[in-house]
Amino acid sequence: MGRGGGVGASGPQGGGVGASGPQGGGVGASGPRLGGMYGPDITFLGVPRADLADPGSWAGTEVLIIGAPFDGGTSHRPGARFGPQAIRSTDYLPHDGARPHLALGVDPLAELRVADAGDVEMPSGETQASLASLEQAVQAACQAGAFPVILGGDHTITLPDATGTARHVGWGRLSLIHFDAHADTGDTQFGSLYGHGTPMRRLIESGAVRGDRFLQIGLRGYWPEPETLDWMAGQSMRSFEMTEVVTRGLGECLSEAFTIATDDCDGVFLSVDIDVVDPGMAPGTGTPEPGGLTARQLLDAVRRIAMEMPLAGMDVVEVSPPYDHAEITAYLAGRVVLEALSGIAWRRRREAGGPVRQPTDPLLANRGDLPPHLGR
Ligand SMILES: [Mn+2]
Repeated sequence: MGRGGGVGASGPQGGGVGASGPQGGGVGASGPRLGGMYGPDITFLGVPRADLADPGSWAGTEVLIIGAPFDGGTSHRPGARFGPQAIRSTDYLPHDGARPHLALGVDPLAELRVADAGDVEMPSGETQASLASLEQAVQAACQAGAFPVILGGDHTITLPDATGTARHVGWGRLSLIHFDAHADTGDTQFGSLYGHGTPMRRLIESGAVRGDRFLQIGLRGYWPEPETLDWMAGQSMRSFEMTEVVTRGLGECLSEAFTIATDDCDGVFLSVDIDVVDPGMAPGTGTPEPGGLTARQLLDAVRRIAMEMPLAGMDVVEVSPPYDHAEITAYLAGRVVLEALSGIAWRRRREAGGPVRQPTDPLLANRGDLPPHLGR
C-alpha cells in the first residue's frame, strides 16, 4: 500500500481541480472563498485575496499563499490547525502588502504578484479527503504558473504539497530539501499510512520524489528506529544529522545538498518543519526536540536556497500556536516565508539583468573606508 500515486488519486495523471471538498466547499466547488478556516478571513501580511474556486481571481499571480489548517496527523501535541492564521497575522509592521528586505534590496510582496487563497477545507478526521483537496489546490496553483506557498498544518500536508507540485514539474523530476528534527519516513503511524510521521516515505514510494534526490537537514534525537534508517539508506536518501551539521558546518552541508538536488531534476520543493529550530527559538510546535538550528541559521539557509535553487514550491509546517510563547514561533515561520520570497525576487531580478545587492554588501550607500586616524 501507499504506492501508485498520491493521496486520493490514481497516479500522475489523476487528480486535478474539480472535486468538491468533503463539505462541498472545497477546491473546485462553486461556493465562495473559504477564507480562514479557524479565525477571521485575513491575508498574509495584507496581500490581495484570491479564491481557489475562481481562477480568474488569481490570474497572473506569481505566488499563491494556501492555508492548510490540518493537524489530524499529529502523533503528540495538536494545534497546528491554527498555524496558517498565526503565520498570516503575526507581524509588528502594517499589513500593507509590502516588505522591503534590507539584506537583498528587494520587496518580494511588491515585486512578485502575491495573493492569498485562504484555507483549504481540511476537517480533522477526514484525512484522505482533506489531503486530496490540498493536492488539487497546489496542482492548480502550479499549473496556473503560480509558486505555491503552503502554510501548515502538521507535516502530513507535505505529501499532497509535493505530490501536487510533482504533477506539474514532472513525476520523479522534483527534488526535495527538507528541514526537520525528524525524518518523517515511518511506514505507518498508529496503523495508518497518513500522518505527520510518514509523508516522506509515501512521496518516495509513489515516485513523486526520488529517494536519491531527497535531502534532509537537522535530524536529531531518538527517532526513527534502525529499521526505518535502513529503509532510508536503501532509498539512497541523504540525511544530515545535527552532529554532521555542527561538525561540517551548515553551509557546507547545504552546498552538498544543492549539488544533489539539481542533478537530473527539474525543480526543488522546500519543506520547512519549524521544529528543525531549537525549541528555545521555536517553542510552539507539537514534537519539540532540543538541540536544533538557530533561527538565524534557518533564515540564512532558506534565503540561500531561494537565491540559488530552482524552487517550484514550499511549505512551512508544525507551527502550533497553543504551545507558542510571545508568538516566537509564528514570527519565525512568517520570516521563513519572507526570506524565501525575497530570495525568489532577488533571483528573478538577477536573471532579468537587473542590479542586485549581495547580502554581505554594506547596508548604506557611500560607506567609504575607515578614515586614516581610525585605521588599524
Ligand atoms: Mn516533520
